[in-house]
Amino acid sequence: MSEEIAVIPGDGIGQEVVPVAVDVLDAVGDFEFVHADAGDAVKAETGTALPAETREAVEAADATLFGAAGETAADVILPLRSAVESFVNIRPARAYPGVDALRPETDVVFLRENTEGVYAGHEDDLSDDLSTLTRVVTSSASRRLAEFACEFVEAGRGPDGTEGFTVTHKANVMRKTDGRFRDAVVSVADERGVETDEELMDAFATRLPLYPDDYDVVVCPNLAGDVLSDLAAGLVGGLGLLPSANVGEERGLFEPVHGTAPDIAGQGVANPGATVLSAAMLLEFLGYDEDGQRVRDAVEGVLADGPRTPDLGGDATTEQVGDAIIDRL
Ligand code: GGG
Repeated sequence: MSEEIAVIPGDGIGQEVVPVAVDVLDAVGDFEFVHADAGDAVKAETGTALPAETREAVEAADATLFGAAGETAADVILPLRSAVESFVNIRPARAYPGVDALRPETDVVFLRENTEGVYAGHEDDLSDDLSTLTRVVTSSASRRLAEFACEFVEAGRGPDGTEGFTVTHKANVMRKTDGRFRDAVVSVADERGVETDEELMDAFATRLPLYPDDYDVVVCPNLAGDVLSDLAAGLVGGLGLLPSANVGEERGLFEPVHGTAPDIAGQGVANPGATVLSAAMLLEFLGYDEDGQRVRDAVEGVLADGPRTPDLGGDATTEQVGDAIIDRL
């Protein structure tokens, strides 16, 4: 292994959890780490939240590990996702054995459209009273996501027994945009012979907590994927357990779903699980499936009977949990 990994801790607890994941990657492989800055602190210092050299480091790297962005999220996360040309954000939400989850049956992977929807960046103040946002949906981006979802399911990457996917939308109200999204996704799945069912996203938000067993892989428009995966985090023990992978054709950006958590930042008690699991996804993206699985197993072992941070009812520090994960590798 000699791939280059760009490392951007960002703000808040990103500064605490990313070093743990770097230590984990260092323990299983021989990577070259390129450290770079982005976020609120670097903006205060330099006037820009995403310095050109950070973007260049991401474009040059084989993969990027990112922590969290606060007030400058729109100036950091969106350009970083586009710097790796990612078109899907994979967000697995799983209730791990030993964790006191609200819904222990939950095992669902969200595939979030990652380039458009209300995140396309077309927002305007038209007067003192009026702001607008243009929601962008193309058949091509929706079809690309659907192709990925089909390949994901066909390759057995979903939870055990996954045979198809659920597509969520609000096409009964946003007929043009979500109608286009739904039609494109369903037609790709039909062409490829992959089973789908569809659900309005509000109904899905009610049904997921009630019947988590009914869902395996869920394909969502951009904002819906963000919100619904956070909802799922509440079912499995919190945001400290949700990793994510922003995947492009050649590069990827791996980040915990959580943000900067200003309420606990600086105390050294943030749960590093989501970031370490994101590092496992990074390893798998680079083709190191066995190492990714080792990291996953180590995290699961610690969650089952190791030290826990306060979000999971324990009193361990970020560093103690990180050490316990590394001891199990
Ligand atoms: N680790 C990613 C992060 O900083 N999340 C906070 C956030 O604002 N997320 C919005 C998004 O994922 O689109």
